[in-house]
Amino acid sequence: MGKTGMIFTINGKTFPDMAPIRIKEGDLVKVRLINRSHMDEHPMHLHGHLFQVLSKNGKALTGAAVIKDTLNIKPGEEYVVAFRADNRGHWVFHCHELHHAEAGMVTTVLWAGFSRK
Ligand SMILES: [Cu+2]
Repeated sequence: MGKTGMIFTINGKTFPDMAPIRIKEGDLVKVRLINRSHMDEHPMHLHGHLFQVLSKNGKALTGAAVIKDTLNIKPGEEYVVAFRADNRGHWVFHCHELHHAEAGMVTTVLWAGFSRK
């Protein structure tokens, strides 16, 4: 609970107060996603890139690469995903449960030197 009702956080912060993920062209970006909720699932959705799921609960995935733009994370689960910075722009990475996103569960992926102008 926050001061104004239920909040959903990433790294303990609600949008726009958290640090963005800063990337530059060609970076291989690894992100660790841990759901610390006791009851809520969080389908995390990245805009602008597809990511590969590298591990689940500390165990490397085997077999064909699992490539996604959304990954549903159940309470207590931990995933490591990675994507190649190959699509210039500023992007959002957010929970696709939209009442969670509305309550703060959104972060940004900012491309070095990118401007909309
Ligand atoms: Cu969520």
